[in-house]
Amino acid sequence: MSVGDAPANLAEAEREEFKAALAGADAVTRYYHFEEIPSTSDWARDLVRRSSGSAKLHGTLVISENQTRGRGRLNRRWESVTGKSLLFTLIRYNADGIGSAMDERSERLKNALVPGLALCGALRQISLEARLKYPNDVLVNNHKVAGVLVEQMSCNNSTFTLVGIGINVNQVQEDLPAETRWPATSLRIVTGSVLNRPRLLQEILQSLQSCYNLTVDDLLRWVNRDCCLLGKWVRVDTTHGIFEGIAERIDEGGGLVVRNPALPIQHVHMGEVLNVWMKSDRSSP
Ligand code: BT5
Repeated sequence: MSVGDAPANLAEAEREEFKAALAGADAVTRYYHFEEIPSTSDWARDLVRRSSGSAKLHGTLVISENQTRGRGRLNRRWESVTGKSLLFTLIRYNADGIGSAMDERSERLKNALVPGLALCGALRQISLEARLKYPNDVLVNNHKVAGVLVEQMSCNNSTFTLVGIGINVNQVQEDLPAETRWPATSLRIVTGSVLNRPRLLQEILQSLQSCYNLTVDDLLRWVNRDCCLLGKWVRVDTTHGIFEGIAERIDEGGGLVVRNPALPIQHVHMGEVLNVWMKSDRSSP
């Protein structure tokens, strides 16, 4: 598939709409649109290697109508059916060492927090009350509608961030995996109507661009606003084990601050929230 083509089996109108959405997006410098590949993130990684780590790849988007080996975090699977999801990876070149330590910190924070925040913003544009489940799951009605896989890679002294995003758009319940770590849903299920995927993609790419332009202070303020965990009792799985406490805020380093009166305060950077209780008290779920 050459740059700028869309899969031949897409309906003519949808194919044109995808082309227009991708060609007009500020966040995208070039794109590859596939019918089916194992994983857009794996394909993006290979592209970086094949291009010997060229900075020109910044803004390249790899999108596929289906994936045969879609990945979540920790090599979990991300399931999809052809033509019903949005599945893409955006390549970002990290200009390490060029700016100040402050710039690098802000890049790290943006890489970690922008995708989920941008998805929430895009879904709000279509009147959905989307919330962020730290770090990057997007929930509607407390069901997971989208997942984000942010990966770093180096090639020839250049570093890149691969932002992989999977959104359940037009699946009906039977199209979704039956057993998931968090209950799954699609935008079609929550809205009751089939959505225009190219238009949604356009909305998401615009939202990504705006969020990457945010200052760190605004980014943190917005993430704290959109995170559905804050003030609730959570159980968190971290590299240091599982523990519970009240999720207080997202800190200046992008970590989730969890307080349990019986423990030192925790700043969770690598972890996953396993359970959330509605109140700040574990005994009243
Ligand atoms: C994620 O991982 O949620 C990140 C998913 C990122 C997928 C995109 S698609 C484009 C790009 N290319 C890739 O290969 N990946 C990225 P995690 O938080 O680890 O969640 C994975 C878990 O979500 C699985 O173990 C299942 O329990 C559940 N799951 C799998 N498919 C799902 C789906 N379609 N909807 C909701 N939950 C799902």
